[in-house]
Amino acid sequence: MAQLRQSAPPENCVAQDEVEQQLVAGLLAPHAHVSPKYLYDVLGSRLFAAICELPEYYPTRTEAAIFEHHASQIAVAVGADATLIDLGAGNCSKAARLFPSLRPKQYVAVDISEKFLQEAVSALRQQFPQIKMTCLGMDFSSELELPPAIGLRRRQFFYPGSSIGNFAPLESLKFLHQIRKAIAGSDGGLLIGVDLVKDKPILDAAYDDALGVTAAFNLNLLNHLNRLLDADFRPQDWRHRAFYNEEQHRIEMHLEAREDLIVHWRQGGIRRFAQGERIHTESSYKYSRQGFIDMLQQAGFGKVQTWSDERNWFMVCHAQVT
Ligand code: AVI
Repeated sequence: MAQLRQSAPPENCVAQDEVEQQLVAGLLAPHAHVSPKYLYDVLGSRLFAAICELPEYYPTRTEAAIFEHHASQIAVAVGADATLIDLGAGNCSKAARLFPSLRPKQYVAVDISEKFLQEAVSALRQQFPQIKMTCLGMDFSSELELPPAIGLRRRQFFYPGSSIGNFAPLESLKFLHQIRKAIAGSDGGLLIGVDLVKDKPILDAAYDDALGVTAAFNLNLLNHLNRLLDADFRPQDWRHRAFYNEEQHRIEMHLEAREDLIVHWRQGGIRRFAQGERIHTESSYKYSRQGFIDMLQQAGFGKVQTWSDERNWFMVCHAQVT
């Protein structure tokens, strides 16, 4: 799965045909689904930024507080003079807040849109002239091959925001394995934010807020599909559904048809939806502390250190590769 922090529309960099094929296959599946990466067109990215400000959406501010309260211990774990590789860097603000304590030698911002990154990084270069900065436009979720120019020394990957939760557990393991391989031999590590299992009402509210911002974020996917497929989805015909599935340890986000309807797209594509039928648009997995440590170790990481908030709602992990 591609970018799970703010990014530009994926149609910029993935072959149009491939995008169409994936989307159509998902829409025609018996349980229709669309990859969550399509939530992030320009408006979707702005709506996600608004979600991060909502009182119900605790992950962003809880993670920021953990980074602030444990800054010196985290800095010791990461070590100075590292190459900080920010996966899904977006506007680079999360990494930039850590620069004063982590003091990296090099910063590599990775995201789908290189143009978007260039703008963010050029502002940072003036603020932190001592850090060498590079932008890499790539879909890191499918491949994590870094160019040799990045160097192999002290690679510290940074993957905050609990974006790992948007991968299914097996995909997460594969992704962590790729990161471990990309670090190998460089005496580096991974600094990652992980959302923890908690009571269902708290999770339900975080993904179905009173203002309806998450609903707008989910429904906006239909506008994006209309542009990508030349389709005729009408957002007003659909309802946002988001709830914590306690058996699967995940939030499920769906769009539910308000009535029987037919959707068309280019070249005669058509799908009937019965009233109440859903399109699965996102899963957000929640982990236990030990469950996530076990997964890091399965992926080949060695020493793991964790920091959490008072309520144990969120965790920041540093996992080492030696
Ligand atoms: C980007 N990602 C970690 C968010 C999450 O919490 O799974 C996306 C999100 N979806 C709805 N609200 C936020």
